[in-house]
Amino acid sequence: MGVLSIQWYPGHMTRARRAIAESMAKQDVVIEVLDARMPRASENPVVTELRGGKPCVKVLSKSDLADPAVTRAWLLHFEKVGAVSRGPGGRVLAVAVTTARAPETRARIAEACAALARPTRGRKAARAMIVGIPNVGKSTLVNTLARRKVANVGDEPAVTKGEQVVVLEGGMTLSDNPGILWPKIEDERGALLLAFGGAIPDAALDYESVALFGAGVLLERYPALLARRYGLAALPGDADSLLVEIGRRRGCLRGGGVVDRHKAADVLIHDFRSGVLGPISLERP
Ligand SMILES: Nc1nc2c(ncn2[C@@H]2O[C@H](COP(=O)(O)OP(=O)(O)OP(=O)(O)O)[C@@H](O)[C@H]2O)c(=O)[nH]1
Ligand SMILES: [Mg+2]
Repeated sequence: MGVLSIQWYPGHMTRARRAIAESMAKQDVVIEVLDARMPRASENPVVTELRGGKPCVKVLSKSDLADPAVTRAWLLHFEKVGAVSRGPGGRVLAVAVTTARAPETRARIAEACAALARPTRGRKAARAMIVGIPNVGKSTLVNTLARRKVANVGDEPAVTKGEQVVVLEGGMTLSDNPGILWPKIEDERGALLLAFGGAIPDAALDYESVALFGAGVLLERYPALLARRYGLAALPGDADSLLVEIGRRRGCLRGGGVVDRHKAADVLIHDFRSGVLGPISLERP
């Protein structure tokens, strides 16, 4: 077992996986929501397996939090994947969206769905299913597409516990689903990315390890953003020193002036998730 063992596979997720598998046959298109800051780590192998050869719109959500140049590179990457894949797993279109630009989000998704999904079985409009990892913005997207609040949203994993279906203005049927993970996340880096991004509840893993991992990646890729946010003239050489320095700057101290590492971890994790550090992408194609 690595530093990160995830003890979180709640019952509703097992049920959700079964429900998604069952209603997959009725769908004309699958809308898979990915985290624009980590499109690879947030791509769920269970979704890939369940969707088989169904056309798929890969939605890079929270693109307001991601590095725009890297997001453009990801869109090109998915364009190539979509162009080369035929047969099972084929027909993929990727779009980047953010809740900050709702009309644009609606237009992009409508366009992608129209290009991919032909309504079947004599229906006038297509059926789509929204799937993805927890807390990635699926329900927010449903509300944006529906132009009203139909689904509960919240900044924590597992807000949605069951399927919810809504019919959009143009007649398209859309189902929101609980976020699902996969029982064995073998790639430790991927698991740490998911945790850092907020797809796994903070209580289900070693919080400090997650922050140290994030600190390491940020030191390597976005040192200037760290320096600016925490007022660091010289950047610490490693993740551990960075965490201690953040704790010191933010007054995360215990008796005797010792840095409270858990609190410092909290500061860094929340600063990353909320986007106050600046636009950041943790994975490149
Ligand atoms: N910055 C930013 N935040 C977003 C965006 N979309 C969603 N969020 C936030 O992400 C958090 C999770 O949103 P939800 O829509 O509840 O996510 P979900 O995928 O339905 O989550 P589960 O139902 O728990 O699987 C909320 O705090 C949203 O406000 C976006 O485009 N940009
Ligand atoms: Mg939800």
